Amino acid sequence: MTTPLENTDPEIFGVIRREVERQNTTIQLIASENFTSQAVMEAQGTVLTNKYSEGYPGKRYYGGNLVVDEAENLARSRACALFGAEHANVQPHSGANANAAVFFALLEPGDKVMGMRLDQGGHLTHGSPVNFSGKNYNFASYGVNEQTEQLDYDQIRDLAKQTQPRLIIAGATAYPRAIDFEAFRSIADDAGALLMVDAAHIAGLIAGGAHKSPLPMADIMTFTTHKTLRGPRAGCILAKQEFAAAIDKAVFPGFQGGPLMHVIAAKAVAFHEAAQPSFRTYAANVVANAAALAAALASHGLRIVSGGTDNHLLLVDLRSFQITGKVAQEVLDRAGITTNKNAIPNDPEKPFVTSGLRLGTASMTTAGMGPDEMVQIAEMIAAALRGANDIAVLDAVRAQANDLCSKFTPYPALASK
Ligand code: DSN
Repeated sequence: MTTPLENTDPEIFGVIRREVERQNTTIQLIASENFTSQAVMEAQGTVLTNKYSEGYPGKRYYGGNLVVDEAENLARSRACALFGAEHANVQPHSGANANAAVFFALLEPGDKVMGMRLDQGGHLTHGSPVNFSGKNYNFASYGVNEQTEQLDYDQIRDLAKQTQPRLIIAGATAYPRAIDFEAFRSIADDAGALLMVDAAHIAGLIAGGAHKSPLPMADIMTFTTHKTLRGPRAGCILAKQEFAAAIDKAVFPGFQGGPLMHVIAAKAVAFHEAAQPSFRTYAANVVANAAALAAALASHGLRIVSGGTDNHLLLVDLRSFQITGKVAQEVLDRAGITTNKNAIPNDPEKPFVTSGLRLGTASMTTAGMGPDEMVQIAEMIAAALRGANDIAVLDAVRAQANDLCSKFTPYPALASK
């Protein structure tokens, strides 16, 4: 029997079917991705997409919102309960939007802010000169210590003393170590700054108890709901009550128009799932798998930046294999292993080439893999990188990847018959 989509638009139907196939049959190691549940996708693919709901529950600019108000209230209260927060705004469409709204709420253009350098593990919205953040605010950037490749809290404290920022951002997209939020709080207090934690990558680990929570140290915590948290693709802001009104006003009407009620309902489902005991096991397994993958790759002669990992991701320095991040990503794609090239600290290569790969274990842990499979994946990665110019080697690794994924398939119910 054909579906409405297949009848209406066979081209897009075909794209979706091939993407299901790709996710089901190849190994996904992008540290910012996950396999969300069918329950989350079911909530997202509903008539809630039809509703305009500018405003907040109980105070909307259109009629007919009594039903969807319940979804937003559930999402807000579940987010607060999950993270122990005083206030949640669940309307940001993305992590970048969440960060922009926080800046809009707390800062004036030109204000001084501190954030982590993008090329050392930070994020575009943490002050990159090509981003609205770097263009509108006066950022001072910190990085990692050259020797340890880890955050050096004394250096960050010194920079904060010199800069006297209005806001300090803690958080990263390519930092494999636990972040000391207490140290950041004390640095912010010394400098008279507010502290915002961008927990996009580690939100699921925090919810599952596998990474220390930034609350109550942070004044504000932003995160995305689709990475380790495993929800729909979106953002969220948690705030101390004193900032609640300013944050809400900055999100709407300051920065966004109508909220995406279908996505907000899906966020509520994801928060509910992350509150279950099984999610604690999941978060612990993600971290154990990252440690196993790092150790196994190191045993093949690949250097792991900072010497290891405490979270869901690792950065691999490829220089001992004499291959760039760009070529490694292409070779691994060909071999059925999806990764992304990533700058390593003080990378001699350009950002579009890089000397590193960033690998994360959130997706394959969702698919049910454990440390034994991480050892196999490390062997496959090492073999593919060594045989980068040998199609037979890459085909053999791809066959191994397909075989492994046939035992750990994220969406068996969606596989085409
Ligand atoms: N693109 C995300 C990541 O990969 O970490 C950050 O926005």
